[in-house]
Amino acid sequence: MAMEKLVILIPTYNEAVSIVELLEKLSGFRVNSQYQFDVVVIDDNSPDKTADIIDKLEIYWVQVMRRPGKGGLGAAYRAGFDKVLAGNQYTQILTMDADGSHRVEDLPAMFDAIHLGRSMVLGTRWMPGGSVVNWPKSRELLSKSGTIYAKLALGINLNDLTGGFRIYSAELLNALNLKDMNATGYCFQIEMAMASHLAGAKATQVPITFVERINGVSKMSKAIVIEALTQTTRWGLMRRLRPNADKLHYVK
Ligand SMILES: Nc1nc2c(ncn2[C@@H]2O[C@H](COP(=O)(O)OP(=O)(O)OP(=O)(O)O)[C@@H](O)[C@H]2O)c(=O)[nH]1
Ligand SMILES: [Mg+2]
Repeated sequence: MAMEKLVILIPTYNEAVSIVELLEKLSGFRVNSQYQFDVVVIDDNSPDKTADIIDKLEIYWVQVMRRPGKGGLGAAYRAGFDKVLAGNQYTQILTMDADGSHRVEDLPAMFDAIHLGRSMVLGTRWMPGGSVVNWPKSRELLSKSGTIYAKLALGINLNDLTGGFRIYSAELLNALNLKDMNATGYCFQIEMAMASHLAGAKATQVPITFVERINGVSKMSKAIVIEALTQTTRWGLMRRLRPNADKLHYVK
């Protein structure tokens, strides 16, 4: 861990209240911690002025990347990846939600799971030690069945393929054709896990506690669920019909 240079990417759309709380927590964590990191917030011109509010805080290790309008989670992350990879100063890229669902308390275990080379750490709700707090049973069922379906369809033995609390090594991201990915909603997370798997990444699962958001509004929609379902089915069929085509598509 000592030699790693870490950046945390946080996508935001109307997260003014939540992001300030999260940055305060990250700030507290940074003090006297062996773990140091920068933060890049990727904001899609949130009408609630999320970007301006963060800029006003003037935290030297926090930068805001401003995008012109709401383009979905996948596009925001891909733009963030491009930016931090182009700068070439980070060895590890952590992704987390702004809404408090991904806990700062889980960061040390995630950092400790980092490996050299093409590697990925997956914060995982559905494994011993992992959990979800304050979710209605229906939402839990949707997430669990979604991840089981993706696991079976894609043949990838990971327990939380839709989760967004992850660490990718720069080496891994540099090996992927990020430009050829187009998933928008949380199926972006499935696509990234699949591409990383095809790139031969070493994947380590770390149990996390996922807490339902307290402030702000969810961006989850029926369209996002349908995108995940249809894309996963398509990818699963493609992998069976043309096993090498995906690898060529996703891995440089
Ligand atoms: N930049 C950007 N960020 C987004 C976009 N859509 C969602 N996000 C952010 O992505 C993270 C996850 O979105 P959420 O709305 O929490 O979606 P979710 O976690 O699947 O759903 P909930 O469990 O209901 O919160 C949050 O930090 C959002 O602000 C988008 O179009 N652009
Ligand atoms: Mg959320």
